Amino acid sequence: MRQFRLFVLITVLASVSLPSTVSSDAASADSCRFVLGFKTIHDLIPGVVGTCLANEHYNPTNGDALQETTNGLLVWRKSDNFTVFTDGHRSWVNGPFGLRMRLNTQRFPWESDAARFPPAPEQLCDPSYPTVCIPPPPPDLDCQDIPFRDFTVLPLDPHRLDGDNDRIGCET
Ligand SMILES: [Ca+2]
Ligand SMILES: [Ca+2]
Repeated sequence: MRQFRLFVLITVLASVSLPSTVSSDAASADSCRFVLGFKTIHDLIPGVVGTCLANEHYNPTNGDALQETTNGLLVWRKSDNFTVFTDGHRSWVNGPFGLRMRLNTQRFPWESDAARFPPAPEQLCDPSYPTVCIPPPPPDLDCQDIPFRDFTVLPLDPHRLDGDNDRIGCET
């Protein structure tokens, strides 16, 4: 009986096809971690990115770096040196103006393949929060209204997201 169950388990495991980009040195979830640009995005939107499922690894066909998470995929693009998280529908791109969100079917004008996609709509971002995009009030926003954590806050902080004035908003 035990042998039969083991056989079933092995059969089930063998039938789960891994994405071709997962290299053999990808770590298991309990030993993986976020580093460098992937850590930057994860720490800014931890609830959006989720936890890691593997360590960063390379796609040998285009040189991109990849890391699977519980909510999607982190990608460092060799083509334009930007780091992106996608949940399969939306993408958060850490570009020259901080972290910006768009649909996967759109591009920001500063992305290398922008000419081949419709442009992402213009977003109004308050200059008090330069590493992310938070629209100016009204309405007033609080930490529970936004996905961003531990982001830079400059005066005048119109949403009052940095109550202790240490220039870090919505601390984890
Ligand atoms: Ca507020
Ligand atoms: Ca603070």
